[in-house]
Amino acid sequence: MASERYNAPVREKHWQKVWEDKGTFLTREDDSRPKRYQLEMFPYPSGRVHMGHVRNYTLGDVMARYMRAKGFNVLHPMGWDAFGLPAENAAMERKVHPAKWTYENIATMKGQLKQMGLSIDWSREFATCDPSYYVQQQRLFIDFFKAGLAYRRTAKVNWDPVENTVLANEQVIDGRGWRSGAVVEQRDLTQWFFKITAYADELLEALDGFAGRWPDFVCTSQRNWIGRSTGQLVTFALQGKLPKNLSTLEIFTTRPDTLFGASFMAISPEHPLAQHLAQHNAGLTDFIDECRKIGTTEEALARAEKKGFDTGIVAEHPLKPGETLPVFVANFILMDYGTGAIFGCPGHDQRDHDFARKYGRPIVPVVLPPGADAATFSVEDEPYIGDGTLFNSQWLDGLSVEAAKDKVAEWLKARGLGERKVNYRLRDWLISRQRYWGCPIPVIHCARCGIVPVPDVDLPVKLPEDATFDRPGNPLDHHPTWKHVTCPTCGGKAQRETDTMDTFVDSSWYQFRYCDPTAATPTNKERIARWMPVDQYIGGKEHAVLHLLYARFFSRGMQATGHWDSNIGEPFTSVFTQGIVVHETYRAETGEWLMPSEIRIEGEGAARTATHLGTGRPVTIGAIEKMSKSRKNVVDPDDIIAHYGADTARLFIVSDSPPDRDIIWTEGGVSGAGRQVQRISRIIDEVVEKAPKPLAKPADFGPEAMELRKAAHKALAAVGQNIEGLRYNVAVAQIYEFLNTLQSLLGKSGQGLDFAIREAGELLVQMVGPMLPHLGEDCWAR
Ligand code: ANZ
Ligand code: ZN
Repeated sequence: MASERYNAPVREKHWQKVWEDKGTFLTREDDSRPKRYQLEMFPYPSGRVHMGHVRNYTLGDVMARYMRAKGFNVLHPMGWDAFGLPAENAAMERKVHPAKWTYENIATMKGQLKQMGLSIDWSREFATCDPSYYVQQQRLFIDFFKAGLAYRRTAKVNWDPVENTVLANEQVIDGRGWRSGAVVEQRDLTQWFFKITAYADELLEALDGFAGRWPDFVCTSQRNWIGRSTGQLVTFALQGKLPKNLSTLEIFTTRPDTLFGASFMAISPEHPLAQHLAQHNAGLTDFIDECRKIGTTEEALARAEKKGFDTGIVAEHPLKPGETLPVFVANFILMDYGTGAIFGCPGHDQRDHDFARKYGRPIVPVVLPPGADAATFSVEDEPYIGDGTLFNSQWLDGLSVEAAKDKVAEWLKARGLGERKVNYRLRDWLISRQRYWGCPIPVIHCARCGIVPVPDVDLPVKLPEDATFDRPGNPLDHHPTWKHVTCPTCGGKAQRETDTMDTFVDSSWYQFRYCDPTAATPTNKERIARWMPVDQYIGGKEHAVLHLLYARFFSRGMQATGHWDSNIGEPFTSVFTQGIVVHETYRAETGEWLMPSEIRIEGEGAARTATHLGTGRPVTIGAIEKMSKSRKNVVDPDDIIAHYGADTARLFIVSDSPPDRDIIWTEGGVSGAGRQVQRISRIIDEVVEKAPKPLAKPADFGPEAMELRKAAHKALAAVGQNIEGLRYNVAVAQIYEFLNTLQSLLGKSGQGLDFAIREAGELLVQMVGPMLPHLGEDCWAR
């Protein structure tokens, strides 16, 4: 019997229906098998599923199916990270309500994900914009607030004077609002924060235990983000006409050993001393205004040219009686790091070196590199950052850097001029957004009672449906009635908070909610005790810091407020970050980008040429880049699935590259995967023909049967290990190798060979099942 071509698109629909009808992937709570919680980062419902999603969810699905096959009770849920700015932009541009836009996108994308054959328990689905989800987030917020983990204070924000709104740092481009183009101002506004700094040390120290379970680069990025540094406070006496509270200047340094090399002082434009001096100094006022335009981010400050303004005030060098240092206001000093003031040592710091060059300050080295000659060593051209021995430093001469730090610390402490100090780069998490499409912060402001949390019976604080989006600013703020309420405590007139929460809050605890998405409290403690932590979390590299750090903070906050009884504390046992999907780019003669589907490729290697299908004109083949709408180098997952079926897309994704590396999407690669799908189907047909029924195990096996059995069992073990290690591409290579052996023996005969063929066929189906689930079912049925 000649085997028929496997009609993937048709068979895949069939099996998806069977799974749906049988509820195959519903996770039961009364299942005594060991648990396994497999999670992929949930998508933002932007409109359509892209290849990045396809890759992410395929990688997770292979693991979920494998673990199920290994006898685990698997939780593999999916939901929607559904709040955020694009929905509001759509509302402004297309006059469609954010909720309508979002839920329509969800419906489309859910359909697309279903076509991929993902083994998801859809009964647990939710969107973060569902009031049933965000009401629980409001409860968490109130508990955090009561525990002091959420608080309000004034903070510098980027203010767009044309749109009358606060902008996120990412929305400020070269000092201008991304939409209005207006020069952004720094304003002090009252904002909500989460007190993530309370856990700075804990979040840092726990990273040491992550080795081998989290990617190294994620741990390193988080360490740098938390940025713990041990340093020294030093108090300098100032000379000049100054009020008493400003007569000294406290600085933070990590290099007190270099104090004898100090050549100037620098303070932030926001420093109280700078602010005081500016009152009577128009030049300084202008300089400070100039600095504000650079923005608030560290990156912006790092990029900007180093500039300073000499205040005329001088500081006394604490270690060199009689010597003074000029005090500058400088644009590269951040107010919210250390004390907002430094001493500059141009011999051993790059920024200080640049600054000293520009403003003619002396550059004196005080640390001598090992083996260098003190008589000739110079730092005129570049500072020396490394370790060495102190010189030019009086009573520190000859000491190592570490010993000098200790000695200076002792000396300063004895005279009451400064303490050792640990400093963090980590700042509290600013969660206020002056936006409509987010979770409302559930508090009320009363002139008499202050900040009053919304009483539990009044939750959720729902978004008003009749908001308007036709003017800039916060739609909640200019809604005619929504914010006007009575105070729950005194009954007087009061106002609702109109800020909503950063959408990173929504994604900080969703992994708990899947355990019981309908619980009347944020978490069902019995359920989360069963399921949490997530065993394997898979997602994009771009979330290495913020999302993964916020989630780690949030689960600690949830423990502190009694929402999670845990002695583990961490929400994710292992994390895996996948590479991106890249594709060639194509350009027409006119310079416009073309989609891969708009062109035809001919030839191979250096002789490859491309033509525009529409015009027949030549097309330039460009660089391989991340798939993006702007470059048009995108392939629609729907097209691939309609043509080849989901299994082919899945196979290409897992076989082509290691999951953590970038994958180059090519038509050739996909059609190659399509041929493998057909080949596996054909081989199984032949196995079934040879051994249609299970056979009794023979007492002896001939050499062919032995060879096949060994190959099958070897492949089985190796494939399992490589799936568990997320080395899917290696697992696929082993399957292919085994396929060759099986194919070569199918036409032969020998003692016990039919039994061995039947066994090999069954094992083959089980091996491919996690990756090619539809084909797996189909072959199993045969
Ligand atoms: C003197 C000095 C000499 C420094 C030297 C470095 C090298 P980390 O490791 O990141 O903590 N600094 C302190 N506060 C600052 C602020 N608000 N804005 C900008 N820079 C600030 O870095 C600490 C170092 O960064 C401090 O040590 C200080 O410069 C600078 F050879 O003090 B150092
Ligand atoms: Zn009141």
